Amino acid sequence: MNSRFIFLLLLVMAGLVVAFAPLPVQSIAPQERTFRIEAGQFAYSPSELKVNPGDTVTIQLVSTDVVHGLYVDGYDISVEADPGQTATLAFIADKPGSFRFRCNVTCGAMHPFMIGKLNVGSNNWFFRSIGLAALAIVGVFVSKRQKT
Ligand SMILES: [Cu+2]
Repeated sequence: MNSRFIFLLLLVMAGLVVAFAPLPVQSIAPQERTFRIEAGQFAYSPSELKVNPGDTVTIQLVSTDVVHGLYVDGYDISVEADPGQTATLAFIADKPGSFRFRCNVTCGAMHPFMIGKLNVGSNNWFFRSIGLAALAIVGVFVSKRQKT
């Protein structure tokens, strides 16, 4: 094995680490996020929320007709809003992933289909792709230098 081969092997390994290793720190500072969700038979508006891990999330649930609830899968938390009233649910989005939230108050025929989605993710891929690009540049630079 010559040194150049070993170097390229190390570079590939570094690339794999950058692409797949879990980040030791959160790439984005946690924020406070407030969402106002209108609940009516049989939908939420908006029905999809996107936050970053560590964010403090406040959901203001407003019912526009009958009593509706909002239960977040995975987080096991819920809130109930009376007709015309606003109920507040606050939590820290400390679990990354995609979670469904659903109405937990029987509100009519289509009640089981009253669902929404909470996405707790981050734009890690943005930072990882920068890391990979930097490694590629280093690789090209070094291999060119060794040829001359
Ligand atoms: Cu319901």
